[in-house]
Amino acid sequence: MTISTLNQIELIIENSLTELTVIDDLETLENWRIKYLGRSGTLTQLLRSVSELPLEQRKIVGAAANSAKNELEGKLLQRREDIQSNDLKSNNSDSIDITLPGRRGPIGHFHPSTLVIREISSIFSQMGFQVVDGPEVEWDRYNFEMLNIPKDHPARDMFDTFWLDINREVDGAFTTLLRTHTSPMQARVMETTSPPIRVIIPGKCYRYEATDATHESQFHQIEGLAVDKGITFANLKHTLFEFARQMFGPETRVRFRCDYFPFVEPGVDMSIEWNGKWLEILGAGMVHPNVLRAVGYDPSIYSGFAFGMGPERIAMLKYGINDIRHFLQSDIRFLRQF
Ligand code: YSA
Repeated sequence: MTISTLNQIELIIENSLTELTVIDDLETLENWRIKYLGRSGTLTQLLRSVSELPLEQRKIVGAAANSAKNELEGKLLQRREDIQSNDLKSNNSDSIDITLPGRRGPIGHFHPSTLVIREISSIFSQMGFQVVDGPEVEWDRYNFEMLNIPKDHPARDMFDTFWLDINREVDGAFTTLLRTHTSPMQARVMETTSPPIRVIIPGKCYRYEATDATHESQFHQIEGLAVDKGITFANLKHTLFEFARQMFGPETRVRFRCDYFPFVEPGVDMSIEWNGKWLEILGAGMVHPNVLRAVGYDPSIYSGFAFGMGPERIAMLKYGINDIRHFLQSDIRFLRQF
């Protein structure tokens, strides 16, 4: 019994190793493992039968069978590694070619408001305007008073304001707010700079108003300001006309109409002709003498023009967006289109 069992073990080793040398894929290798080392595998069965042998034989056969098992398991591991490393090197379609360049992960892109702000800023930069930044939390003084809108002026109703409950005056009056427009930066720039001035100021604004397809409570504006000796309304018209030509195309028609803003005199709004309709895109005018005086400029020496436009409204025209509320909803299906 012992001799024949030992022969059987040797035969299993010989046959299994002969088969193993020609195996070159993982599936056949797994079948080989099941055949010899699996639950009902030849060597496993034989190992099980060892327990039925008399003690003396059990020791010898058991040792031989265990050593055979270790040998086959070692060869199995080695073969598996060889096959896997061959797969990596080979070029066949279900394997990995490590020489191929890596795949690029998805990268983000600019929000449509940012795209339009950058385009507008670049047009004005080429005309010699500097881009300046300013605070979104603003004093009443800059947002209103220095712009010729004293307390109780009816024009304050034009700007529905988010007041901030900090730094109240002794009588309880609010002094700080979320800026309702970028115009306070006119006063800030003039207060700290001497003419000639040519700046644009892009930034966020806030208004306490109900939202609809063309109104958001948070939106952007781009303010423009030019101050020097001898600046006239003709300079304002030319600058804005040139802007419209570059932004909307060389054939674009523009229209100026009278409008009222306390910080300009005269004041206008500008519309462009778009798909057969006149669409208002900005407010503008000649800087009011009271505003020049408030920052210490002499209006008999200096004059200037200013304008303020809404980039979201311009993006709506350019890209055919029908509702301004899409801009802040973070819907990836909307954002992916730009
Ligand atoms: C006027 C004369 C100047 O010399 C300088 C600036 C101005 C503009 C002025 N400060 C102002 O805010 N005018 S405005 O209330 O008519 O807004 C200007 C633009 O901001 C609008 O044409 C519109 O494009 C945008 N806007 C205003 N409220 C908005 C808005 N965009 C989205 N949602 C809102 N709620």
